[in-house]
Amino acid sequence: MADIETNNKKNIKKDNQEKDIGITVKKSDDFSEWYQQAILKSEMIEYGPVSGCMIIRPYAYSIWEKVQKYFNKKIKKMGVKNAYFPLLIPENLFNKEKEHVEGFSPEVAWVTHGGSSKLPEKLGIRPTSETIMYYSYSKWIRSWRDLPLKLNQWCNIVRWEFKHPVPFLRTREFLWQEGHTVFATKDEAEKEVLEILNLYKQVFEELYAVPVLAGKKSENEKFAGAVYTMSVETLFPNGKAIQGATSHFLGQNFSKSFNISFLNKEGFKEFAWQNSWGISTRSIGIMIGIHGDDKGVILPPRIAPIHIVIVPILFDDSMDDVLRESNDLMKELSKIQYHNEFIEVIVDDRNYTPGYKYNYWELKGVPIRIELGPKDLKNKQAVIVRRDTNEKKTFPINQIKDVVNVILDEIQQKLLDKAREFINSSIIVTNDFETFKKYIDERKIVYAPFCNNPECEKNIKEMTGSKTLNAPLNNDSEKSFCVACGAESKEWFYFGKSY
Ligand code: 86X
Repeated sequence: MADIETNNKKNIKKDNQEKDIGITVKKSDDFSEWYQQAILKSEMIEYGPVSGCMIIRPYAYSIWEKVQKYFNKKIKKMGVKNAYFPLLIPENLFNKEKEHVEGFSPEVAWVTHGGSSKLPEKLGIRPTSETIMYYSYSKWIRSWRDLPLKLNQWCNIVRWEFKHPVPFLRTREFLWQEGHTVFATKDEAEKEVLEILNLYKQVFEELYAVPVLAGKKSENEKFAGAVYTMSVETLFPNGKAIQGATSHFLGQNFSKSFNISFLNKEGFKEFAWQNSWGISTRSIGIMIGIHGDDKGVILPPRIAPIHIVIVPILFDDSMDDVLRESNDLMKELSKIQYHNEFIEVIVDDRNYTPGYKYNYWELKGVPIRIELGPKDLKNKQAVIVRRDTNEKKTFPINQIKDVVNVILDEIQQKLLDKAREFINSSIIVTNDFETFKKYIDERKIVYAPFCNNPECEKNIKEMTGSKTLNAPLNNDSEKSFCVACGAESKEWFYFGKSY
C-alpha cells in the first residue's frame, strides 16, 4: 500500500485538508478530550454562538431520524399519536404544580419582551411540557370515553444549566420525544410504563448496540412529580454511568393539580392515571462514547447514515476503469436492504490519497470500507475492511452483494457484545461498605442492598461520590441490610459515579 501512495503522490492533490484530521489523544488516556474531538472531527457537532447550544450537523441528525422512525413505528402500534404543543408557557401555568417545578425553576429560560415592549406576563421556554399539555388535557377529558389519551411530541427543550456543557450529553437545548399518556385505570398506566421502558431498552440495544440496565430509580433520584420512575442506564468506558431514558408512572399527582378527571361508567368523577416518558439526543452521545476507538467514531450499522464507502485506488492509466467498476458496484450494493431499508453506499472519488480517505471515513465510523484498485479489478475482486475490527478480506466482486448483510449484522452484534462484556465485567456485588467504597473509587458499578431512604442516599453520595442508578426489575434478592446504614432492605440497587 505504501508504494501505491508514493506512486500516486504526483497525481493526487495534497492540500492542507489532508493533514491532521485524526484524533490526537488516546480514548483511554483522556476520554473527554477524545470525545470532543471525535464528535467535532466526524462532523457531527459544531459549536454555536451560545454556550450549551450546539449545532447538530446532518451526519448526526440522520442518526436521530433513524431513531425517530423506529420509535414512531413502535409507539403508533401502541396507539400513541404524535402532536405538537407550544414552545412558550405562561408563568402562571408553571405555578399550578408547584411541588415538582420548585427544584427546577432556576433552569427555566424566560421570554420577557416582544421587540422592545415588555410582555404583560413572562413566558417560559419549555423545559418539559407537562404543564402546557396537561392544561389542554384537563379540557379534553370529560368522560371515560375520552380515555386512554396517548400523545407524544418530538421537540426541542431548553434547560438553563450552569454545569459545563458537553455536546449531546449535557446541553442547554436538546431534542427529545416526550410521551404523555392518560388512562382510566392504574393498571393500564403501569403496564404501559414497563412497555415503554422495554422499548427504550430496545432502542439502545437493537439500534445503538448499547447494553443497558433497566430498572426503577430510587426515591432520591426519581422525578419529583412521579410516583415512581423507571430508567435505562449504561456505563461509559471511563467508568462513569449515565442515564439513557426514563419512563414515569405519575399516578394521580398531576391529574389532581391540573384537574384531569372523568366521569366513569357509573357516572362518578375520578381522577385519571398518567405516565410520561422521554429519550433525547443524549442517546447519540452515549453511543459514540461507548463504541468509538482511537481512530474515531464507530457507528453500529442499524443507525449508520452511510453503511459502505468504496475507495477507488486511482492511477492515471487505470482511473477510468476503476471508477467505472466502483460506481457499478455502488449501484449494485445500493439495491440491498438491511432491516427493511436500502443501504447507503458511496464512492469517494475525491482527489485525495487513499490513505487520507481511509482516515476520513474511519473518523466518521462508516461500518464497511471497500478498497478497489487496478490489480483488484484485473482479478475481479475487492477488499472489504471492517471498521470495528479492522479485519480485511478479499472477495470476488460479484459475491460482495451476498455477504454485505451478514457482515453488517456481525458488526452490529459484535459492538453490542463488546459493550456488554465491559459493563458485565464492571459490576461488583457486595453488602460491605468498605468494599463498596473501594470499587466505587475504581469506577465500577456496585450492586448492593439499599434502604432507599433519601437521607441515606445523600450520605452515600457524600462519602463515596456515587448515587443509585436503578434497581433491576424482578428484584427478588433475599432480605438483607442496607450497605450504608444497616437498616433492613429488600431491594438491591446499582450504584455508580455518574454524569
Ligand atoms: C423532569 C420529567 C419527564 C416528560 C421526563 O423525564 C420525560 C418526558 N417529562 C421531566 N424535569 C422537569 O419536570 C423539569 C421542570 C422544569 Cl420547570 C425545569 F426547569 C427542568 C426540568 N427538568 C426535568
